[in-house]
Amino acid sequence: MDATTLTTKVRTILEQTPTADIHTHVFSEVFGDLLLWGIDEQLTYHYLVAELFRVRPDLDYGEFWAMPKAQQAELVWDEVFIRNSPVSEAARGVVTTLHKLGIDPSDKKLDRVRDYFANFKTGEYIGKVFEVANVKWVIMTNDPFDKQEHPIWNTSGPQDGRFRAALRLDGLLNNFPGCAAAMGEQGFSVNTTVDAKTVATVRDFLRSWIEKMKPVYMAVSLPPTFSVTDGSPRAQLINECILPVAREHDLPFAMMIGVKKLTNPALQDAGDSVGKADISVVEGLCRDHPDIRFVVTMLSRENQHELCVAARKFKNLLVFGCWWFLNNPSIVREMTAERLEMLGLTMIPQHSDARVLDQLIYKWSHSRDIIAEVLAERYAKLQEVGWPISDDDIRRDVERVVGGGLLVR
Ligand code: RAT
Ligand code: ZN
Repeated sequence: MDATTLTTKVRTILEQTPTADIHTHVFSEVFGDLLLWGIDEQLTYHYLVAELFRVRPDLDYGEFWAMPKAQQAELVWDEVFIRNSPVSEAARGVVTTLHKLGIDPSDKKLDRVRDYFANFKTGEYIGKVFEVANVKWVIMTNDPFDKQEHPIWNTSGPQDGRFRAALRLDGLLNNFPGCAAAMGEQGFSVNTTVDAKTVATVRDFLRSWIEKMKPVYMAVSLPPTFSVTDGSPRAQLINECILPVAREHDLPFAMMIGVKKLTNPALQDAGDSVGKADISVVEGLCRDHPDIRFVVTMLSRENQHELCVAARKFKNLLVFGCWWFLNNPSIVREMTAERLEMLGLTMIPQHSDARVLDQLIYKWSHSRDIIAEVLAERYAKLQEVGWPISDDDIRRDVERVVGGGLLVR
């Protein structure tokens, strides 16, 4: 099989294999307004808001945020898509999504695009997106401090097997003791220091949320400077509460490392940045806790090679995704090749991070293209030296990396 035929075959198999998306910000229908979908939500995605201010540096941040969402969306459409061609990855993503939904955007009229979405009911649209994206299930990001989520977890739960939970702990680990009052309101009174009472109570708080959410993992996003030995409340809480409870429940601990929050506060959600982290923190955790599974993605391109090396050293480390500023084709290609070369098929090449349901469509379409190319290159090299690759081999390998089995046992 020549290289082009091989790439087409791998791409087809990837397209036919239902994907498990292990980190998103989308929600099932019962979560109401927390589930974002439709063209205006796509256009006001914070990746695109940042790009609006690139092409309109004269625009005042406050003025933008004061606009109703529909007007913000119109502005992004006009500036990023009409007055400039939408060549950036996030902008191209909107175009891919419209295309895959069967919308012809050639007259470039936003209102015509809006008409398409106006015809859907939420439940029906969820089905459409899962089908077009060929995603079998997603993992949400569930915040135990978000009062909008509470009624769901206190009653029915997500009520849709396509949506699984992740217990997100930024509110606890990045904001202690700031979260103490909110914990008290939930019946878990802690002190403002991480003393014996706080430790016992935080453990109970975690257990109670694990019981309610039945999460696939506990997760946190972390600054590049984070440490587990600096005596900070975060370090104490990780060592004394998160890790023991992870062990107790055999729950992986997902760490998303390298975000510098609000580098530009005026940009709000779009204002976070990136920094290189110290891989020895990950190595230390994996070494000291061999019975806990760590699921890690890092935001800095400079951390990627050493993260692969760390995963070669520690079988309890699962590397995943090309996160946020890394989710650009040029970097996804480089990272996926590096990971296949260093870790074989024992990593999860991508997650979508979709904030708007519709984004599942483009994020997976763009990622599949690249994963197919890179995987096909590896197969081609094997074939050159006499190692046959059958369709069944490809199906098995693809299922291993995108099927979710590496995370969910
Ligand atoms: O990629 C994003 O949308 C970021 O804003 C973050 O949500 C990040 O993915 C995170 O989960 O913290
Ligand atoms: Zn995210």
